[in-house]
Amino acid sequence: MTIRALSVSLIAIPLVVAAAGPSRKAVLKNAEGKDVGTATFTPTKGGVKVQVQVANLPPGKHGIHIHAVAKCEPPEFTSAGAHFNPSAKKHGAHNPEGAHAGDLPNLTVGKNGKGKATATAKGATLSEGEGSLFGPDGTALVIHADPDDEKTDPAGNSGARIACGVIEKK
Ligand SMILES: [Cu+2]
Ligand SMILES: [Zn+2]
Repeated sequence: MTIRALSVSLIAIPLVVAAAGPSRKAVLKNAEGKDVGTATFTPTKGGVKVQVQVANLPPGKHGIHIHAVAKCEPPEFTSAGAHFNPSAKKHGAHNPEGAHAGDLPNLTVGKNGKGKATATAKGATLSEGEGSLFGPDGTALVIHADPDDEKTDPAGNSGARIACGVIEKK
């Protein structure tokens, strides 16, 4: 590669990153304060892409949502508030009046306690304005004990909150 070509590519890389927007993350902790995984949030068309990776959680399906307050106080994590819902909808992808912007498909955890999922929080944004995950109260990602039925308001009967992580602005 010539020196000229190298300098052009060095300039081009930061521009591409800026166009996609920087990612944000949340460190997920359980009721005992132990680290059980991470979530990464990246701007995408029509919303925010959420990538979750967990370990040491009970096997099975778990409801997972973005909640409306950036506060994870163990052991119950009720401090994280209700589901993130900037457009005043009801809960669940299968609810005719849904869904909350913070509603995500269930996370499946294997027998080894590990799980991985990628989904889009439609109508959410990492920028300012309606749907911003960084409004005055911020937001948190919460994992529940039970599966989300994706229709019962307000939380899909997904039971206790077993892990929580504040979505970090920086
Ligand atoms: Cu939830
Ligand atoms: Zn919901």
